[in-house]
This record gives sequence, C-alpha cells and structure tokens, in this order.
Amino acid sequence: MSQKVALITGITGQDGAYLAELLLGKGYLVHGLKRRASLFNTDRIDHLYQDPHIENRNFILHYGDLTDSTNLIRIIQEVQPDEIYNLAAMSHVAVSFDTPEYTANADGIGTLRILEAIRLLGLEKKTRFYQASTSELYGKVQEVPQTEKTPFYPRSPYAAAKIYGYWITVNYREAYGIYACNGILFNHESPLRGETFVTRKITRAMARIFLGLQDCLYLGNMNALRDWGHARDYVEMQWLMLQQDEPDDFVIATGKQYSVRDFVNAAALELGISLRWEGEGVDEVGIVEDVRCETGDDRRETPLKPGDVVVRVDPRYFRPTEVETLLGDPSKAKEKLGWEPKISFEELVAEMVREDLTSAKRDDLVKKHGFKAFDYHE
Ligand code: NDP
Ligand code: GDR
Repeated sequence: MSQKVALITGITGQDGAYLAELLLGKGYLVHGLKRRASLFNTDRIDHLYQDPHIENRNFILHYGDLTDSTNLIRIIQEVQPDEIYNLAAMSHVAVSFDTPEYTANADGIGTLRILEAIRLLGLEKKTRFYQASTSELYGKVQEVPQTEKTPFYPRSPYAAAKIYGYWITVNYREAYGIYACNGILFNHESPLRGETFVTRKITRAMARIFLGLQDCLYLGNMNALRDWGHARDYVEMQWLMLQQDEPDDFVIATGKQYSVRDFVNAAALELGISLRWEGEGVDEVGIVEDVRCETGDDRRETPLKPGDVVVRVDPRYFRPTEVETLLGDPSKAKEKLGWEPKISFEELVAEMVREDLTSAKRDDLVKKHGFKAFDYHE
C-alpha cells in the first residue's frame, strides 16, 4: 500500500503537535501549514523537525495562512493529500470578542477556502476532510448532556465563526460528496496547551507560586463548568473519524464535568497544597490552608505558608457572554468508532502540574544564577 499523505493546518498548535506525532507513528507523510511569525513558533513540533536538506523526509512544513486562498490552493495542489485536518483557528474565545472580523475570516471562511480548494482541484473523491468543530457551538446550552443532535446557540464571535465552519463542512459533504467530518470536541488540555487557556494558566501559575516565582493567580469566572479531556486521546479520534466507510459528525467528550475552582483545587493538591475559599463573585479568594511538604520530597522548598492568598478574581477575565456549562455525551463515538478516553481528569491535572513544575524549576534556577527568566503571565 502506498504511503498516506496528510496535510495538517494548525500544526504548530496543541492538537497539531499531537496529531502530527500520531500520524508519523502510523507511517504517514505529514505536511503542515505554519504561519510566518517574527519569532520561531514551532516549539511544540521541534522534536519532529527534519532537516530540509535530507531526502525522503516524512515531515514537511509550508508557510501559509487560512486567510490566503491562493496559498492554500497551491499547497493542496502540490501535496495532493489523502487527508486534510483543519485544526488552524484563532482559538481563544475571549480574544475573539476583541478580533471578531479576523476570527470570522480565519475560522469561518478559512474552512470554506480549504473545501473550495478540494473542489477546484478535483480532489472530491480523493481527499478526506476533518473540521475542528467545538462544544462552544452549544454555547447557551439547550440540553444536558450535549449530543450530536443538541441544538446550537453560539455565545461568542469564535463560536459564531465555527458554526459557519461546521455547516459548510456538512454542506460540502452533501453537495459534492466530499468525505468531510466534524469532530465536535469538548475542551481538551495537555502540557502543550496554550498558556492563556484556563487549565494551563492554572497549572503554570500554581507551580510558579509554589516556588515563589509568582504571588497570585488572577482568574475570571470560577464557576464555569467544563468537560475536560486530554488532547492525546482526542487526536486519535480525529484520525479515526477519517478512517470510516462513511463520513459523519461526532461528539468527543469524557462525560464528566468540573468547575474552574475544582481544577484549581486539583492542581494545588497535586503540589501538596490544600486551599480554602472565601468570599463570593469578584471578592472570592483562594487561601492556603495547609502545605504538605515531606522531607525528601524535592518540592519541599516552597515559600508558601497557611493564610497566604494565592487566587483572586479579576473581572478583566469575564466575557461579555459566557458559556456557563458544557457536558458532552460521547456515546455515538463509543458505539460507532469504539472510542473511549483513556486519560482521567486526575491524570491530566497531574501531568500538567508536573511539566509546569519542571519548567518553573528551570526558571527558578536561571533566576538564581542572575539571568533573566521568562516570566510573562496574563
Ligand atoms: P491552538 O490555539 O493551540 O492552535 C491553533 C493553531 O492554528 C496554531 O498552529 C496557530 O498558529 C494556527 N493558526 C491560527 N490562525 C491561523 C491562520 N489564520 N492561518 C493558519 N494557521 C493559523 O489550538 P488547539 O490545538 O487547542 O485546537 C485545534 C483546533 O481545534 C482549533 O481549531 C480549535 O478552535 C479547535 N478546538 C479546540 C479545542 C480544545 O479544547 N483545544 C476544543 C474544540 C475545538 P500559531 O502557532 O502560529 O499561533
Ligand atoms: P474555552 O476555554 O473558552 O472553554 O475554549 P478557556 O480555557 O479559555 O476557558 C474555560 C472557562 O474558564 C473560564 N475562566 C477563564 N478562562 C481563561 N482563558 N482565563 C481565565 O483567567 C479564566 N478564568 C475563568 C472561562 O470564562 C471559561 O468559562 C476552549 C478553546 O480551546 C476553544 O478553542 C475550544 O473550542 C473550546 O475550549 C471547546
């Protein structure tokens, strides 16, 4: 059988990195679309990099952008992919309120541009298409838990753009017979998660607070409820969706729900800190109740003590319209694709905290040696 060829947009993002690794492991030739940036933006995939001067590479990056049709058409023509995974997006819900037009262009029309390229190039029967749809489509939820049949009610420019991406994918499947699928993925996280999404913001900040590199973590809505899974589990599902006899749309979720506050508690406990919560709304604070640091534990040098306030609410992080609660029902994926998430909430939090503690220790060491450590936080 000839080697399968995949094109991943958004390859420099969290899912792009995990998916590229998965497909390379399966023997694919992987092409990726990366944006030109003023700084290197390939941190998450540097371990997969292959010197462009060697022959027979199976990992090839192309400069491109979802807002540039001619660029997309040229790359798809050159690559002749068997599978396209459209993961690229302006993916931050809060930021989409600041950049609504760009978000619509990249996340909505960007999806159309790829589907049109498939059609214009006559690849309808060859190229399978995966669209990164999202639980944000449910927004103001109409039913609990959410399934493939639950009505959508988007609550942000991001979700409104993604709803266009969802429906244009369905339409090109029905109109032109393209094998095109929507993965309606609920939140999925990992140590590769962008630092401004709430989970990574929490694990990174708690590790830094633990080592005395940061004083306090400022958050927005502590009561938001999410169904959090692990990105490594979820990219497997993206691939599986393109390997079926018929294209279809699937909800990918764990079926379990936690609040932002639960996530903070879990991350703190992983570090040996128990928190107590006082106040309400913008006055809510998370206070250290106990710090368990046993002798011999390499984490024992924490400067924290009971009574320290380590979490505060900052209304700056509230959104004009919030998605208060999301909970997915992944029964269809389980039944039709035999898929179930393998990594639990506790394992996810533990892995993220562990990785962020390692980075924080590195920053601490750099600082102790008189060099400037990277200390940007939102
Ligand atoms: P990330 O934000 O980590 O990655 C987004 C990727 O898209 C990055 O590679 C980014 O490039 C790239 N990108 C952004 N804008 C453009 C553009 N105009 N042209 C080309 N590339 C662009 O997102 P995730 O990996 O977490 O998510 C992957 C996809 O899945 C996204 O579409 C997201 O909306 C969707 N999704 C994510 C969920 C989650 O919980 N993670 C849940 C449901 C859906 P750069 O690195 O240069 O910024
Ligand atoms: P979300 O993820 O909006 O669900 O979108 P995010 O982690 O940004 O927010 C989750 C919830 O936490 C609340 N929250 C905060 N969020 C951020 N980012 N920063 C804070 O300080 C903070 N405090 C509280 C939010 O209000 C929200 O309720 C993610 C993205 O990956 C999308 O691309 C994807 O489509 C959806 O998940 C499914």
